Amino acid sequence: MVPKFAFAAATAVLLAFTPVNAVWPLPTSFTTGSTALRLAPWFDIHIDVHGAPGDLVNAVKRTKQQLWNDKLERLVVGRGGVDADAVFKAGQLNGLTISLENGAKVRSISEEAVAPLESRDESYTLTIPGSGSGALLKANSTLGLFRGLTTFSQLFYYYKNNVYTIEAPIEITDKPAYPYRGLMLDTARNYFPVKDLERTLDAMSWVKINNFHWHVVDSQSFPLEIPGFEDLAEKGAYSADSVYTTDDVSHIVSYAAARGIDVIVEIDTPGHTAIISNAHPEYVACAQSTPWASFANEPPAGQLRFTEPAVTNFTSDLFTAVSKLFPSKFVSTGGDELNVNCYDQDPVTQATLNATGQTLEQALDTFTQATHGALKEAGKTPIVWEEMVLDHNVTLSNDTIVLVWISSQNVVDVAKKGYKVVHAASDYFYLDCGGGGWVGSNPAGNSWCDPFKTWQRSYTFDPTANLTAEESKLILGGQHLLWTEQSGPENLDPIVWPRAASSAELFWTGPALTNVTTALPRLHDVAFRFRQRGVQAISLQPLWCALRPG
Ligand code: CP6
Repeated sequence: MVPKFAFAAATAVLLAFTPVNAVWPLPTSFTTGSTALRLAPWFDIHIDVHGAPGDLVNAVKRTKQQLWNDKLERLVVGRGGVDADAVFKAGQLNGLTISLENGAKVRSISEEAVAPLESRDESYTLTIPGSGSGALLKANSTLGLFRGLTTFSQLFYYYKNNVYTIEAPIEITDKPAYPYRGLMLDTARNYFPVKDLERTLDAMSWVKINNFHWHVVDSQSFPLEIPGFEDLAEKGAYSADSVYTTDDVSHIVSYAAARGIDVIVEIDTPGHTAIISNAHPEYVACAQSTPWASFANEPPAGQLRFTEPAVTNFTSDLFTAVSKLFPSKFVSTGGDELNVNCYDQDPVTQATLNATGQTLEQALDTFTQATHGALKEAGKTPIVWEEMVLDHNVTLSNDTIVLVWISSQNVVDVAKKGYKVVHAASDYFYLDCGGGGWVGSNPAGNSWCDPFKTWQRSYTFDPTANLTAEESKLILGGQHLLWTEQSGPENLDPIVWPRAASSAELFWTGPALTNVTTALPRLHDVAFRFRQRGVQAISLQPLWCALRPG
């Protein structure tokens, strides 16, 4: 038991060392000085890259706008507050030069963002001198330069027309601990206009999240236009306006990629597909069965009849078509919450199983191999929810990525089977756990994954708990997730931010360097900077705490 005074002393020491900037995620190596430095009025970012790609040029433009427009004021002396004298007397920084290390091939950020995970190089070094001469940002890739620009913009504060830091000289060497840092958004329970997705992608890029896991369709609505499968959205979207057209998709994909984000689409199969019955009633089992609660975890019930060759072909062709819309190497085929009872009482499924002599599990295996085969053909690596591995023991290629959601403890079993893992567990990373929200839901309105999980809960998660060193290598990273039974554009920003930033730092900086006490004032500033940039991040503590020195 640690005596109380020792704890208080330790806390005081930690706060004294709290950086006076709020770079988030914290760079892996970061040294600062105590010299004030402000941007010269003629400050510019010089791109020393031969044939600089357009998305890099645009990223530089946005960085300059952020530097001048954030207008984020440091709150108080002692917690890095305004020292007006230092600001006004500060030396001036003339410019930032960005360049690629020794002859690295020039590719666009967008190309690099959608490369296979292991080959995305996000590392960079940033040097800001104590005065005058220029700052330098170097990387092996334009993606690394983009990450460095993001960091650079977070080092500066505003005071009476000055944009300054009081921590020069600054030396940063940075790279992510984990290659996968994501955010999942469900756009099927409620629809989100493209501008909300754009804003979310911007915010993701500010904390270096590099994958947008887009749970675009589900049983309630099908808002995705797919060439050759237009009837799914025509008959399954909430309205003709609530559809992501192929133009919208290519816009979202390129908007994301220009910000270092890969868009990974999920077409959840064979469960969570009731809506497909609007266009193809014969492909869907138990869509009309009652009560729905016997056949699904939420209404409406309805799952693909995966025993049927016509359904297998339809689904394979659907994945082939979807693959063409998204440049990502990854596509999620879902596979969560399959309701076996639905198939047990479905006459069509039962007749086929009787005729072929297959079990339901064997048929699921056949179906999955066919649909994943179509993905392979299209050059994609499949992603599945954990049940495919832990409940159904489906044959999967060993490069398949498994999303663990039911319990973080299940990671051990998935890793023991040798699959790569993305942490997505409800006990740490679900942003929404309100439960209920549909007709007939439990009157108390709660669910087993209540209560609301704070940023501290995900921030202190141990990604390699109970894993051997060998198994730990299978952990690709993790993500926060927003299911939207009870969310929409109205509460998107507040329910996601700044909490989703906590996993962004955990998986970028690595658990060894994270510390809740020193993180709090920095995360507080993340929320403030997000608000300055138009993202309605919620408060983490009374403003009084931010105004309090040390
Ligand atoms: N929708 C889909 C959901 C959930 C899942 N898949 C879910 C399950 C339990 C909780 C929250 C969300 N709403 N398609 C599970 C991956 Cl508590």
